[in-house]
This record gives sequence, C-alpha cells and structure tokens, in this order.
Amino acid sequence: MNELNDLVDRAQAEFLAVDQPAELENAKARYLGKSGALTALMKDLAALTGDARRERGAQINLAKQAVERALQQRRDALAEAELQQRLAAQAIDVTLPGRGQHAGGVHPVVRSWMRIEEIFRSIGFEVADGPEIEDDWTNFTALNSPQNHPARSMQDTFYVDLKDEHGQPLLLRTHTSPMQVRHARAHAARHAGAAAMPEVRVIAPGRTYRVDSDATHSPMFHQFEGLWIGEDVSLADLKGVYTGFLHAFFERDDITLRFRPSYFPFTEPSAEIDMMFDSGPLRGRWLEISGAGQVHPKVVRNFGLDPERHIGFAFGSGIERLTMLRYGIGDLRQFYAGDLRFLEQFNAA
Ligand code: 2U9
Repeated sequence: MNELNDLVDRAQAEFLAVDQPAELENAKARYLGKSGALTALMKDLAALTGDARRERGAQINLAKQAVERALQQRRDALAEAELQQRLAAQAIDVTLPGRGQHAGGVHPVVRSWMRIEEIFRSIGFEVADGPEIEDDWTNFTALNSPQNHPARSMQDTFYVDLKDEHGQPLLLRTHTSPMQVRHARAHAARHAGAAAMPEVRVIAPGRTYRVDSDATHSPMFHQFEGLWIGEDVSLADLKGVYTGFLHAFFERDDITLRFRPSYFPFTEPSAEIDMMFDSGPLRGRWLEISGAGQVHPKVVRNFGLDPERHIGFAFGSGIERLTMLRYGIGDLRQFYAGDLRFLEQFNAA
C-alpha cells in the first residue's frame, strides 16, 4: 500500500516539476505508458490468484486513477498558464489615449514658395516648371558655362548614371535656371517669325542640388529665379520688381536695397542684391538676399533670340533664406529635420 502511495506521490511531484506540455507527456509515459511503473504492476497481477489478485488489482486501479487525476490537473494548469501568457503578450491597454487623426500642414518653405508664386502672378509673371534631372547643356552650357569652364566648379552637383544624346551624364539641376531656358526657348519658338514677340516674364521655383552641407547650406535647397526679357527691359525694372517683391513678401515697406557688383557666367553685368530692414531686431544689418544681372547676350542667343533686339534681367534667390528671414529661423537644417515641434509652429490651428 505504502509503495503505491509513494508511487502516486512521485508521479505527482514529477508532474508538478515540469512546465512544458511535452515534458509532462514524457513524465506520464514513465507511469502510465507501455513500460510505465503502473503498467508493470498490472502485469505482475498475473502471478496472483483469487482474493489477493482482486484486492491488489483494486489498489493498483485506485493508484492509477490518482495518477491520472494529477496528470489531468497539471495539463489543465499548463494550458491555462500558456493562455494567460498569450493574452498578456497581446494585451491592448484600453486606458491609453488614442493616437487621433492629425491634419497635415504646409511646410514653411512651401508656404513661402506659394506666396512667391502668388506675388509674381499678380504682376503678370508666368510660373515655369521642369525636370529636376537635367542634361548638361540646359543646366550649364546654355547658361554660358561650357565644359571645363571654371564657373562650373562653383556648382558641383550629383550625377546620374545615365547619359544624354551627346554622351554627357545627366545631373541633378544646380539651379532653377534650366526651367527658364526651356521656357524661354519654347516661347521664342512659338513666336518665331512674328513681327513682335510677347515679353518673356517668368519665375521658376523649385528644388535644386549642390554638393554642400552645413548650417547655411543643404545638398538640396529651394530657389526661385525670375526672368524678364523684352525689347526695352532694364536693370531699373529689375530694381522696381525686386523691391516690390520684398515689400510684398515681408509685408512691410521699411526695407532698403543695395546692388553690389558681382560675377555670374549667365549675367553681365551682375550684382548681389542686399536688403536691410529699417526697424525690428535685424534693423541696420545688410543681408544678402539675391543675385541678379542683365542676361548675358550668349544666353539670349541660346533662347533662339537676337541679343541685339532682346534684352532683360534675371535674378535668383534661395527660398530657405527668405523663409529664415521672414520667421527668424537660425539654422537651415531645421527645415529638413522633420521635427513636428518646429513644423507645427507654421500651421497653427
Ligand atoms: C537665365 C538667365 C539668367 C539667375 C540668377 C543668380 C544671379 C544668383 C543665387 C542666389 C542665391 C542662387 O539660391 S542661390 O544660391 N542666384 O545669384 N541667379 S542671376 O540668372 C539667370 C537665370 C536664368 C535663363
């Protein structure tokens, strides 16, 4: 009897010691399997007869039932533990606040871009568009920077592993000027042979690329350029247009401009435009805001126009720079960091 009680105790202890269902089934086999301890005791009954056999058989059966109960209890406990574990892993904390749905906003650079288009459309300029991947001729040569011209090194860029029809690699445009070249050429071709050509009056805003990266330069930045070509367009017109633009963009009239001589391959003469706020925190400081000049005769010829007859000006400004001045932003890299705390300031509800 004691020996059977011990066996039941041992089985129970072994069942409790395992924590994996497969191990539990191995433990079961040691007692109830074909060569298990209880099965062996049953076989031993063959050696007994009569009442002794009946009595022993009943005792073994009781022990077997006890082992089976212990086994079933352990199976249930392990299944329950596994279920709890699975539920905990999949738990959803219904007390957490929802993520909600946020409306997207307009990036401050794009906000300036939209304002610039609106201001120039209001004074009769068209808005050109064009590819960010350009060919060498349209980005450089048409703008009077032929192959091996030193001016090209001022605008190092990223090259694409594809070639144009002249075997030159395609590149990411270094300025928005190629859009103006395409626009002006199409305009000149459309009016070729006509007694008088309507003026080219266009701005070209967009992304541009240079091999440059620090607090004031980014490998990708936004520019907008303006071009006005006619028969009697002068640098005085440039001054009027650009002054009017700055007043509209900054929504104030107390701005002074100055033109400093400079050099660009595509304009001659060329100038840097500086501006100064006459009041406020930046009062009295000259700020570089744009480059400009009279369009070089070779560039006019590349439009398919006669530079003896057609003349005009061009300018180019960085949209990030204008945006930084408008909002008082100190570091260009904030535009591209994707930090919502910064961006949301420009989209107040
Ligand atoms: C054509 C002919 C001439 C556009 C010009 C500049 C001067 C200039 C820079 C200012 C800051 C670019 O963003 S920036 O780095 N641009 O200084 N751009 S004149 O001249 C043109 C454009 C198109 C057909």
